[in-house]
Amino acid sequence: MKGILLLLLLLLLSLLFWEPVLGANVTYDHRALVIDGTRRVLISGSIHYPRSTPEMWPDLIEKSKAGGLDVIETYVFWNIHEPVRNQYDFEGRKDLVRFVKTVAEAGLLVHLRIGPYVCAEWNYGGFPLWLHFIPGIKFRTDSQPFKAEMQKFTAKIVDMMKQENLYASQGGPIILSQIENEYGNVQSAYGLAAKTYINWSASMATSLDTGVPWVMCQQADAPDPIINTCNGFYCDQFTPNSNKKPKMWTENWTGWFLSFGGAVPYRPVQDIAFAVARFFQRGGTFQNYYMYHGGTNFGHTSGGPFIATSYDYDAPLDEYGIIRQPKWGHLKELHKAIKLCEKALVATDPTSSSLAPNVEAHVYNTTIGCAAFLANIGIQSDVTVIFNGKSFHLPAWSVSILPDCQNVVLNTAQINSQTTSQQIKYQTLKHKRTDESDHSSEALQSDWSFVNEPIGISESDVFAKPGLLEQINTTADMSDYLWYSISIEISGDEPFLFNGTQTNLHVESLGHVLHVFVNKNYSGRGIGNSGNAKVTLEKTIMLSRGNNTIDLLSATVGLQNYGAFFDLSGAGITGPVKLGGQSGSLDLSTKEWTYQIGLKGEKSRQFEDFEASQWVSLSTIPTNQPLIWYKTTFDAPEGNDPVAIDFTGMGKGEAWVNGQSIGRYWPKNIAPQSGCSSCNYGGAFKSDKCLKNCGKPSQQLYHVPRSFMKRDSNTLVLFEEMGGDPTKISFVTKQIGSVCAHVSELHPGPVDAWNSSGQNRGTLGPMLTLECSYPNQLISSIRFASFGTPHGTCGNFNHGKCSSANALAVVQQACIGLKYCNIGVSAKSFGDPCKGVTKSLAVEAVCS
Ligand SMILES: *[C@@H]1O[C@H](CO)[C@@H](O)[C@H](O)[C@H]1NC(C)=O
Ligand SMILES: *[C@@H]1O[C@H](CO)[C@@H](O)[C@H](O)[C@H]1NC(C)=O
Ligand SMILES: *[C@@H]1O[C@H](CO)[C@@H](O)[C@H](O)[C@H]1NC(C)=O
Ligand SMILES: *[C@@H]1O[C@H](CO)[C@@H](O)[C@H](O)[C@H]1NC(C)=O
Ligand SMILES: *[C@@H]1O[C@H](CO)[C@@H](O)[C@H](O)[C@H]1NC(C)=O
Ligand SMILES: *[C@@H]1O[C@H](CO)[C@@H](O)[C@H](O)[C@H]1NC(C)=O
Ligand SMILES: *[C@@H]1O[C@H](CO)[C@@H](O)[C@H](O)[C@H]1NC(C)=O
Ligand SMILES: *[C@@H]1O[C@H](CO)[C@@H](O)[C@H](O)[C@H]1NC(C)=O
Ligand SMILES: CC(=O)N[C@H]1CO[C@H](CO)[C@@H](O)[C@@H]1O
Repeated sequence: MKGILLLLLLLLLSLLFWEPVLGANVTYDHRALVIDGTRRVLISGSIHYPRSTPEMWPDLIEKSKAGGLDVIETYVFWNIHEPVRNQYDFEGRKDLVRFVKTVAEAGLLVHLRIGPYVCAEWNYGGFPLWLHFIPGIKFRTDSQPFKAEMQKFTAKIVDMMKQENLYASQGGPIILSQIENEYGNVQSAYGLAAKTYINWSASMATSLDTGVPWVMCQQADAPDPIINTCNGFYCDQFTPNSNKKPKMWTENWTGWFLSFGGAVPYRPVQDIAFAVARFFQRGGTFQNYYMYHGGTNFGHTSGGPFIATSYDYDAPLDEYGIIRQPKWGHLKELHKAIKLCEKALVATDPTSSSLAPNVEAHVYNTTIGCAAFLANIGIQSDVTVIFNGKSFHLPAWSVSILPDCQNVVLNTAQINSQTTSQQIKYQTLKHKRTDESDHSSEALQSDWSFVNEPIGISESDVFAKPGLLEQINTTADMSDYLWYSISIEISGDEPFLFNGTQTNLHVESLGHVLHVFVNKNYSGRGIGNSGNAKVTLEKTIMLSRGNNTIDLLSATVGLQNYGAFFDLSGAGITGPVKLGGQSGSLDLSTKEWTYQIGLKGEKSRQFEDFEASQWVSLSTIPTNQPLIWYKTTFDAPEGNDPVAIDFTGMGKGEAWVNGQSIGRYWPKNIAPQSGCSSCNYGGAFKSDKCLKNCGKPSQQLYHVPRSFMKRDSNTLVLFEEMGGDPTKISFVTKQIGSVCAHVSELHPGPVDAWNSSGQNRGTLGPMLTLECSYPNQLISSIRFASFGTPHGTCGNFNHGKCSSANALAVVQQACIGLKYCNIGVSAKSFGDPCKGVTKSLAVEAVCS
C-alpha cells in the first residue's frame, strides 16, 4: 500500500515537473492569431512531406525559413498511413513526426491540416480505398460508418502529436489544425445532411482537445470556435463569419499543378506579390502559400485523373528543392516589408480611402506606429497619387508598402531580386564506374535486358463474370491495370462481319486509358484527358474463323480527388462493347468476361527482382513494343546536384530505382500547340492564364532523389505500356548556371536597409545584389553588365541604346571573388550615359 502511495506521489511529482514549461497559449481574436498574448502576422508555406524525402526536408525547411516563412503547412495523407484498415505506416517519407520535428528544429511553426479529406491532387483525395468497401458508407456526409473511421484516424493523428508533445500548448511547433477541407465548395450536393456533418466534424475536432485553434477552409458556416478561412488566387475580399475571428488565407496558389496532356502552368511573381500585399492591406494576418515546395508524386500517389508525376507547382522552391528566382527572392523581400508593418497591422483595423479611380489606400494608424498600403488595381495604367502630403508612382496592378506611412520600401511590381538560370547537364547512362569486369562476351550484349508482359489473362487467380465490371470496385486500386477478356467463335457468316473477317469494335469506358488486343495482337487504344476521362473507341478489327480472343486492358492514371461524390466517379470499361457491321451487331456487354487484376510482372514484383533468370539479354532488345519490362544498371551521376531521368523516347509506364517507384512516366503525352501566348502579370490570374511548353511533352524529366540511389550499381526497371526505346533515355543533373539581377534606378532599395520608422533610406537607395546561393561558391566572372537601358532576360541580356562604358569594370571590381556583393544603381557609380532617361543596371554573373 505504501509502495503504491509512493508510486502515486512520484507520478504526481513527475507530472508536475514534466508539465512543459515552454507551452505556448495559442488563441485568436478578430485581428489575428494570438500567441502568448501577442497578436501575430504569420507567413506560412505548404510542403507535403511525402512529396520529397526525409533527406531533403532539412534543406527545404531552411530555404523556407530563409525566404521569410514563419509556418510550414502540410496535409496528413490518410491512404499512405493506413493502407490496410488498422495497419499503420509512418516510415521513411511517411514519417510525419520526424517532419514536424524537423520543422521545429529549424525554429518554425506548423499548421497541421489533418483533413482527413485533403484533395491535394492526391490519389482519391487521400482516402484509403478500403473505405469504399465498408457496407453502407457514404463519404463526407452524415454517415455513421464514415464518421466512425474519420474520427478514428483524426484522433490517431492527434494522439501521435500529443505523445510527442508537438502541440504548441505542450511546447511543440503546431499552432493550428484543420478539419475537413473545402467542403463548402461541394456542400450543396449533400443536402441537409451536410450541415449535420459539418457540425459533427467541428465538435469532434474540438473534443480532441489539442489546445490550439482549428480551422475549416472554404466553409462559410464553420461553427464556433472553428475559424473559417479562405483559399484562392486572391483572398483580399474575404471576411470570416464572425467578428471574433481573424482573416486567414490557407491556400494561396503560387502556381498550378500539371496534368499529363496539358501545358506547364506558371504564375508571375508580381501577381502573387500583389495578391499577398492586397490581403494584408485589407486586414489579413495569416497567409499560406500553396505550394511553397510542390515536389513529386512518387509511386501511385498522384490524384486525377491525369495529374502528372511532377508537382512542381511553379512554387518558390522547385520540384528538386532548388530556389526558383526571382519568385523566392521577391517574396522574401515582400515578407520583410510586411513584417516591418506588423506592430501597426495587428494593433487596429485599417481605414480605407480612394485616392483616384482604381487606387485604394489602407492605413493602420496607431499610437505605436503607422503603416500604409497603396494599391493600383487598374490593369492598364500606372498612376501617380498624393498620399500623406507626398507624391507616389504606382505601376498598374501593384501595391506599395509604406511601413512608416511615408516611404515606400517595396512595390509588388518592381522586382529587385536575383534570377538564376538553371543549367541542365545531360549525362550518358554510365553502367560501370570501373571497367574491371568488362568481359568481351558482355560487350556483345545490350546494357538492357527485358521480359515480355503477357497479353491477356496469364495468371491463375482470375475470375469470370457475366457483364462489365467497374474498375475501381474490382481492383480496389491494387494496380492501375485490369484485363477484360472474352473469346468468341467465328464461323464467317455472322451478320456483324463484313468482307469476310472484318468487324467494327466499339468500346465505351469511363477511362482513363484503354488498349485493345485481338488474338494477342495490338489493335488500337483510346486515351482520355483531364477534362474528360471517358474513352470511346471505334476500331475495325480482323477476326479469323474459329476461336478469337479480345483482350481489353484498362488503365487508371490517378484516382479522382475533387468534387461532390468524387469517390464514386468510377473507371474502366462499363460498356457497351459491341461488334458491328452493315447488317448486324453483337453486344458483348452482358456476356461472360474473364478478369485479371494487375499485371503478371506486378504480382511477381519484377521491379525488385533484379537477378531473376527470366530477364533476357540480347544484343538488340525489342523496342516500340507494348507491354514490356526493361532493366539496366547504372552508377549515380557524380556530385550532389539533383538528378532526373529524361524519358524522351519512351511511351507511358512506370519506373523504379532500386525497387522504389519514382512514379508514372508519360513523355509521349504532348501539350496542345496553342494556349501559351505571352502572359502579362496584370489582371486577375486563373489556372490557364500563363502556360508554357505548348506542343512539347507535358513532362519529360522525372526526379530521382539522391537517397534512392547508391554510388554504383543501381538498378533501373521500367514497365512500358505503349512502346518505346529505353536506349534513348538519359540522366540529367540540374545546376545553377548563372545568377542575374536587373534593377531600376527608381527602385526603393533593399528592404533590409529599412526599419519601421523609414530610417536609412538616404544612405542606400536602389541597390543591385548578387549572391551565390550554394555553399563554397564565389562569383568567378561577370558575363554581362550594363547601366543604361539594357533589355532581355537572364542568359540573354543585351545593351540598349544608352549604355555606360565602364559598367563591366565597375561590377567586376565590386563582385569578383566574393560570395555576395551590392552595387548602387545610380549615376554615382557609373556616370550618366543619357540624362533624363530612366536607367537600370543588368548583370549576369557566374558562380563557381
Ligand atoms: C490564453 O490566452 C487567452 C487570451 O489570450 C486567455 O484568456 C487564457 O486565460 C490563456 N490561457 C492560459 C492557459 O494561459
Ligand atoms: C449546427 O450548429 C448550429 C450552431 O452551431 C445550429 O444553429 C444548427 O441548427 C446546427 N445544424 C444542424 C443541422 O445540426
Ligand atoms: C495618423 O493619425 C494622426 C493622429 O490622428 C494624424 O495626425 C495623421 O495624419 C494620421 N496619419 C495618416 C497617414 O493618416
Ligand atoms: C471491303 O473491302 C473492299 C475492298 O478491299 C473495300 O473497298 C471496302 O471498303 C471494304 N468494306 C468495308 C465496309 O470496309
Ligand atoms: C498483327 O497486326 C499487324 C498490324 O497491326 C499485322 O500486320 C499482323 O499481321 C498481325 N499479326 C497477327 C498475328 O495477326
Ligand atoms: C478459346 O480460346 C480461349 C483462350 O485460348 C480458351 O480459354 C477458350 O476455352 C477457347 N474457347 C473455345 C470454345 O475453344
Ligand atoms: C461499386 O459497387 C457497389 C456495390 O458493391 C455499387 O453500389 C457501386 O455503385 C459501384 N460503383 C461503381 C462506380 O460502379
Ligand atoms: C530605425 O533606424 C534608425 C537608424 O538606424 C534608428 O535610429 C531608429 O531607432 C530605428 N527605429 C526603429 C523603430 O527601430
Ligand atoms: C476550389 C478549388 O479550386 N480548389 C483547389 C485549390 O487548389 C488546391 C491545390 O491546387 C486544390 O487541391 C483544390 O481543389
